[in-house]
Amino acid sequence: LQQKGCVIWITGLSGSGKSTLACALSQALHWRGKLTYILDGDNCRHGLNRDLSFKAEDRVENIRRIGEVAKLFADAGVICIACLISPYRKDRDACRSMLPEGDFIEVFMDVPLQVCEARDPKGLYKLAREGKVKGFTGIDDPYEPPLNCEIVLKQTGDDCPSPADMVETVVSYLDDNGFL
Ligand code: GGZ
Repeated sequence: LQQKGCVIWITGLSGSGKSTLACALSQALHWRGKLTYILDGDNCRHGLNRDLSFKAEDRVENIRRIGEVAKLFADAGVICIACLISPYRKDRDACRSMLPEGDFIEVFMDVPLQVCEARDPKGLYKLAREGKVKGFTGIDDPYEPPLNCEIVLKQTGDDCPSPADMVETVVSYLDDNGFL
């Protein structure tokens, strides 16, 4: 297998487009003959992490487990795409430190809360505003943006990138850094 594994860690608020980017990126990499695997926080909560809630200590454990599994995939030579809110900087950094330098690529979906809330694909922001969902990230639970990550995908203003543009940005990064 002529492939170097890595972890592409996509962080951001609910509704910021993490899963959409993960799927489009995975497809683009398949077209280039690369093996990928997506670890989606929301999906993992139905299996591997079904015992975990959204309280802080459970989010920490959610992030830790997905970080450990992502590392295993990267060790096996797979480009592992992890997409979960992962709101706490310390926990993302802990996942980074599990991997060799350069193999953890943090991608920040930099989307204002108002934009995510306007999208509200599952109606969860509305429920959170009504107090029917407690501890919702961005509403009454914190999100700590990365201070120094590899890729920032800003989705504001007139020159808002399309999913294809964002895929291109990440693919170029992988290309420039010897992963493709
Ligand atoms: C944040 C929540 C919550 C609360 C349910 N806070 O946009 P979605 O719906 O499809 O994805 C979100 C998902 C977040 O799971 P993660 O594993 O990514 O979170 S974390 O990394 O913080 O552990 C959202 C839904 O679950 N959801 N309740 N209270 N998001």
